[in-house]
Amino acid sequence: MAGIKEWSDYELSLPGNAACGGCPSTMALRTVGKALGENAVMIMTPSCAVASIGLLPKSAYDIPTLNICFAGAGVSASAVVNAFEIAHEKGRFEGEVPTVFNWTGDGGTYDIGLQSLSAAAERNDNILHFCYNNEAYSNTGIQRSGATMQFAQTTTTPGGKPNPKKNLAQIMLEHRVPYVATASIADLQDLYRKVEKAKAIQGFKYIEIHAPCFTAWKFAAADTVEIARLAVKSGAWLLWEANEDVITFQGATKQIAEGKKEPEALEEYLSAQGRFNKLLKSPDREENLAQLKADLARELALIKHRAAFKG
Ligand SMILES: Cc1ncc(C[n+]2csc(CCOP(=O)(O)OP(=O)(O)O)c2C)c(N)n1
Ligand SMILES: [Mg+2]
Repeated sequence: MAGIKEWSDYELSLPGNAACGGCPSTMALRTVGKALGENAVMIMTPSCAVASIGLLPKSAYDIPTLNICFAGAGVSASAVVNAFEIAHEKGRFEGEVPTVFNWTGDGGTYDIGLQSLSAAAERNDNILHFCYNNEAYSNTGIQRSGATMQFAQTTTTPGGKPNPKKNLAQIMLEHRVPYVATASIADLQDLYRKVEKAKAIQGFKYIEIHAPCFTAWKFAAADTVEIARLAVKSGAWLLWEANEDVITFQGATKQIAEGKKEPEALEEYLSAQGRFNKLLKSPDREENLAQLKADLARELALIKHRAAFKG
């Protein structure tokens, strides 16, 4: 695997784009571009990533980019890759078929885009779906999504989200696809390796990247990477990959999963963000924190069981 110094100079996300300075998902996209290279086609659904493109004829992305309707990432990427593969087969297209990938938010993956994503996964279409998970509909003013953590304040859950988040990576696993992984901007080297691996696999690949959004989560932009690290350290975000049913853990998650370390610093993680203010000041604080910890422990136990399962 290429060390960070050997990464290519290629920039998919060009300077002067309209993302917030230090945007974590743009950081992740930059890494993805370096791992995939120039021969790629990107499909996007409405999101901050789309809003960052800027106005034609100036575009922030260096590769062909399709901005499609919110519900359609799965089917659109399938159609594009099928067109390339058929044209290639019939000799109408020479050279290597590009990597066709979706770059969508949690809203476009967990909620509004789930149906067509599920269908593409079940067909095992040859696409790579990225979900950059900033745990909210950030672009439209920070509404809650299926990926928002319980108790987090958003504009549609001003008192804190009442219910736990959906475990979408596990749902994707149940589609029996060749590759599913979680990643984080806390470890771009790990993300790079996972993207390189996914690129070489035929069939449906899903990579979900935790991308703490300082605008939505209410913390200082300079703390973005530190917040992402705390998420992994505390077990609020797990790092794993499933390649043909073999599940492995990475980073602090590996130590936690192997029982070498306890999850730590959950309260530090939460109190560093304004979106948990009400939870931390609530008279039910201890009870709610205990519930949150139990829920995170449940997620860890589920993926550990799955890793041990031989079926
Ligand atoms: C069918 C449909 N519903 C709502 C919208 C409005 N909309 C545009 S972007 C967006 C938020 C997207 O959230 P997410 O996918 O998480 O990406 P993020 O904004 O966080 O980058 C919404 C609700 C839309 N464009 N189409
Ligand atoms: Mg989002």
